[in-house]
Amino acid sequence: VRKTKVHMRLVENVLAGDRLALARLLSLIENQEAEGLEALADLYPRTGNAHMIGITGAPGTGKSTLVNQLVRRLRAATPDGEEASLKVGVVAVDPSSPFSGGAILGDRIRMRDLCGDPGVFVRSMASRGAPGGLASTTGGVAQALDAAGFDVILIETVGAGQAEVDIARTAHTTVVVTAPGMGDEVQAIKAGILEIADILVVNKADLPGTENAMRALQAMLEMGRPGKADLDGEKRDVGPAWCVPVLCTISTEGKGFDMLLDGILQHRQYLHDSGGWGERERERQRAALNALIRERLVERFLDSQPDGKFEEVLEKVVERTLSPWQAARELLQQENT
Ligand SMILES: Nc1nc2c(ncn2[C@@H]2O[C@H](COP(=O)(O)OP(=O)(O)O)[C@@H](O)[C@H]2O)c(=O)[nH]1
Ligand SMILES: [Mg+2]
Repeated sequence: VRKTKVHMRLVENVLAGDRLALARLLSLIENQEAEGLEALADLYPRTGNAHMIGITGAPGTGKSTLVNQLVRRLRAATPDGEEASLKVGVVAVDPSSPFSGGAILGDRIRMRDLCGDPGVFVRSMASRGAPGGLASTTGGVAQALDAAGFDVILIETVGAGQAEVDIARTAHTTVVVTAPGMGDEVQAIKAGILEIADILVVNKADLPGTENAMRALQAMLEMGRPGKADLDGEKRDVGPAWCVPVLCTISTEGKGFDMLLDGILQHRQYLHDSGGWGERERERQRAALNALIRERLVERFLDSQPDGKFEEVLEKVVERTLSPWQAARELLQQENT
């Protein structure tokens, strides 16, 4: 009973705009504490308003710097029909990133620029050892920020590894950041990240090789996406397709951000007009639900196993006397009997 009261108080305080309560709630969610998950359940009906923007790309391409600039721009812009400026949440899920690891002083100072602005909330995720999996805890943190009234939520991830790609995939708008001369174009494709890009940015446009990088990305887009001719040929009954823009920025100087902001707002409009917004919401929920069920099922299954059974079967697989496929079958059969 006491616990219930605690989480209800927390929810009230978060909704009242208490930043300390919000920070506490996010920690509870990150650690998958029952209290946090209950609070999240109470807040859930209040979610669904925020524009989730994934910012992804290889380490060192300038994502954090870009996010910092983007936050300022978003704070300065007052969209049509809105009275106040947008409230912006930032979730940084970047194992190498200074503002998650806190290792490099420069970035901390940069993010400190935004401190003191009550319309901004920055949260760094401990990316290793997240009990419920990185994608689901990040989702929970983003949801809490959404419920707390943040209009735009920027999620910075390194575009490598399935977990990060999963996070990016669930954003409404995904911005893939590269930099010239790092072979990032190739890396982007390797991670399958190009396919999920709604906007491509070549950051560090002050460095040589920017034009080449932009051209290479443009060429890859033209290869990978159905051209106009294909669409006409198939006469598919779809609205106008989104044309992924290739933009360039100099994040350290704040250059190129008018175009980037414009691209983001246009994509948002496109999603609303095409019905893609609802579709992405549904996909996000589907992925989240799938992940939760899978996690619970595996947990329940392992709990149901007699002590040592799993290790015993694993040993046979290691010794090559049983194939993994047979092993899984054996274990699952055991559960049913
Ligand atoms: N020359 C140049 N350097 C940049 C630019 N944007 C970021 N950087 C630098 O690139 C380094 C990595 O930036 P950071 O934002 O931490 O990259 P992240 O790992 O992708 O988050 C830092 O030293 C930044 O100052 C840019 O537009 N031009
Ligand atoms: Mg970073």
